[in-house]
This record gives sequence, structure tokens and C-alpha cells, in this order.
Amino acid sequence: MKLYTSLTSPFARKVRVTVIEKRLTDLVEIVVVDPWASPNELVRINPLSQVPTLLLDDGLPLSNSETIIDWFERQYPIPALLPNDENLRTQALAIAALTQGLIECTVAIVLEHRKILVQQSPAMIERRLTTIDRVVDTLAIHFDSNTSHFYLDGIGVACALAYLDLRIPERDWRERSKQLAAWQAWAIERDSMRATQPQP
Ligand SMILES: N[C@@H](CCC(=O)N[C@@H](CS)C(=O)NCC(=O)O)C(=O)O
Repeated sequence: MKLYTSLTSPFARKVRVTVIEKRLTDLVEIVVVDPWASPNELVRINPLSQVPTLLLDDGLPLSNSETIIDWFERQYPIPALLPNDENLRTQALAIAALTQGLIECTVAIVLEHRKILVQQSPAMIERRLTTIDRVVDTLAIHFDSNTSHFYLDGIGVACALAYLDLRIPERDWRERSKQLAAWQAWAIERDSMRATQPQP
């Protein structure tokens, strides 16, 4: 199968980390594309022209990071990226959804900053930044230096915070929680995170 990715997309990074954590790198060919250039090879299989896109061996293209990660978890359940316990599983999915929103907020700010100044909305940027602060505070309740698992909620947290560092370094989320910062310092040292560092 082929995974279409860019070298900076945090959505695609979650999937690439998942592939490594599940030890599936031999099965997945990485294809680096620029989705913003709408390359034919991507648009042909995904009309959204977005990464990540996973092209299955039977020719079915899957888009959306959460859908792709869910597919990997069902097809290759071991090692598991969700806890067995139903309550813990639901909690992990709830946190993963928050991290998806955190990435979306960060991307929205990046896109706003790319507009010419008169078209930018400072109010919208401020609203997104405040949302980011709230999500960071919520994640800090669940992740600290005692958290040693790396399920898909953790993958989401690590990729979302790393993207925040990359794109909005001036918003120093570490100031909000030393505990979350300690967890992130541990997470980014994992082989899967080191191997997928953004290359702007
Ligand atoms: N909801 C999607 C979002 C994917 C997405 O927006 N990817 C960006 C790269 S970070 C992209 O390909 N953008 C190109 C475009 O939207 O034209 C996911 O979770 O995978």
C-alpha cells in the first residue's frame, strides 16, 4: 500500500507514527507530495487533494487521518493503539478528537497568517489561540511524566504539540504545564517521532 504524505503535515505525521509504532514500515510505501500543488498522482485518487491519503493494495483510497488510523487499528490490531478496557478506550478516543481539533486550530492560524494583512482576522486568530490554550490545559490533566503508554491519543498529543512548536513557537504552551511538557519531552524521543520530524 502507499501512503501519500507531505513532510510537514501533522495529520499525515499521526499516520506515519502509527505505521512505525505498529511495525508496518515494510508494507507501506511513503510517497511525498505537495497537496497544495494538487499533483495528478494525488488528485487522481483523492479529489480533496489532501494528505494523508492511503492507497490500499486493492486500489481503494482512504482519506482523513482518523479514518486511516482506525483502518490500521482494525487490520493490524497488534500492537494495540487503544486500551482494551471500554471506558479507557472511549476516553482515549475523546482525547484523540481533541488533538485533531488542536491541529485544526493551529492550521487555521497558519492559513490566516498566509493571507495579506488587510484580509487577516485578528479576532479569529485570537479565538483560535484561546481555544489552543484551553485544549492544552485539558490535555495537561491527562498526560504527565507518569504516563508511559503511547496509544493513539498520545500520538495525537505528541504530533499536535510538535506542530504547535513548529508553526506558533511564540505561544509557549510549556508555560501552561510543566507536566505536559515533561511528557512531550519523553514522547518526541520515541523512534517513531524522531523518524517523522517535520522537514519544512
Ligand atoms: N481532516 C483531514 C485533514 C487533512 C488536511 O487538511 N491536510 C492538509 C495538509 S496539513 C492538506 O492536505 N491540505 C491541502 C488542501 O486542503 O488543499 C485529516 O485528518 O487527515
